[in-house]
Amino acid sequence: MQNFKTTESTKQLVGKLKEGLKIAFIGEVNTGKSSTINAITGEEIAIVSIVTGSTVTNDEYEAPTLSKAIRLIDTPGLRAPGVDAALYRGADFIIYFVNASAGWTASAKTDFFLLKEIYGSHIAIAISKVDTVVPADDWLKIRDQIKRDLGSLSPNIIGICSLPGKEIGIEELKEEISKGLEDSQKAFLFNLILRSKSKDCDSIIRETMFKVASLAASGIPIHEIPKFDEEIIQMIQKIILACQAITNLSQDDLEDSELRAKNFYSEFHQELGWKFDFVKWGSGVLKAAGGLAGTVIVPGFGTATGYGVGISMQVVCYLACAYMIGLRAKKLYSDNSRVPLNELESLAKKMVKGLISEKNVENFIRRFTTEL
Ligand SMILES: Nc1nc2c(ncn2[C@@H]2O[C@H](COP(=O)(O)OP(=O)(O)OP(=O)(O)O)[C@@H](O)[C@H]2O)c(=O)[nH]1
Ligand SMILES: [Mg+2]
Repeated sequence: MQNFKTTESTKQLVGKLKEGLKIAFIGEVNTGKSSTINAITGEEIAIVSIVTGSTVTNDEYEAPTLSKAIRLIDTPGLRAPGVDAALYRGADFIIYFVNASAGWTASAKTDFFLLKEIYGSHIAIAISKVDTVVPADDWLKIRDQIKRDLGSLSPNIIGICSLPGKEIGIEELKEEISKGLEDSQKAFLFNLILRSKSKDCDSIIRETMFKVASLAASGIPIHEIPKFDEEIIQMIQKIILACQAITNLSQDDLEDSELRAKNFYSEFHQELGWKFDFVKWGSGVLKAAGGLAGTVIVPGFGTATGYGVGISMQVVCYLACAYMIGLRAKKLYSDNSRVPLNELESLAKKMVKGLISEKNVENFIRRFTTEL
């Protein structure tokens, strides 16, 4: 689903895989959500009542008839009187209930779109109480109406009756849930892999940006930078490989990474030449990067680059920003008499040559930034 990709931590994801995925039953009041949980589990566990608003809290049930890895969440009917039934947001997959006797109403549609924003494609629609429409297959008209109305956004739609002994479509619904579960699990695993790879990618990018920033701060004139060509190219190469590792590109899609690194590097050079006039603009970037601390704690962007789009320009741009941050830092130091510029320069030089660790420089910078 859309939102967990960016908001859930790895720990939460692993926890989810262990505790099971949540399938929530959501829809207007009295649409048969609780009855359907009973029909699926084969037990009278959820409270069913003719009185509207019988479910008042989000109740969680095991579903051994489906899988040990599933929890069914019964939610209060939307707009139930006296119940503050906000749209339930904690599920991995939802079954959205539309009452066959009410049809595809404007409010059902509004709720669907709100849910769609939260759950993306992790939704199936159950047209419930199909036994109440006459003739019996008239519920198909509702299904077709929804399909027409939603077009390509339409999820799978299943007609069901959940009355004990008169069940219709419950097996089909179970299959839909299992499929949803499978997809969600795949999405979780993909996320886990992506996240750990992004972490590696982040650290490589961070290291490179750090070195580039150090290069700028070291006071080495731009025309002497080619001295470090090889090193920079290697670092860029690492970035490319890291980016490729998280984009799942096939071997055919990969260009020779060294060639690409060289291209990046020359683009980087051009970018720098052009950006030199924009050092003032760079101070805006500095702010975004966390001020002076940006010299060393350059924000990683692994996840952002993880999708393979426009990596080249992003890398160039970030390296150029890192460079400007370095220049800016140097200027700040030189403007402040209490800070020994030569110390910073030699430190930065050592950093570029890989003689000292990032941590040491970080400490050094921190010492002076607190003084500044
Ligand atoms: N005819 C028919 N009645 C049903 C069906 N499913 C549930 N009902 C009846 O509809 C009423 C409401 O069912 P519930 O399962 O409590 O509905 P709910 O969506 O959980 O309701 P709230 O918790 O109040 O939002 C009960 O009287 C059920 O017996 C069905 O498939 N067909
Ligand atoms: Mg209920």
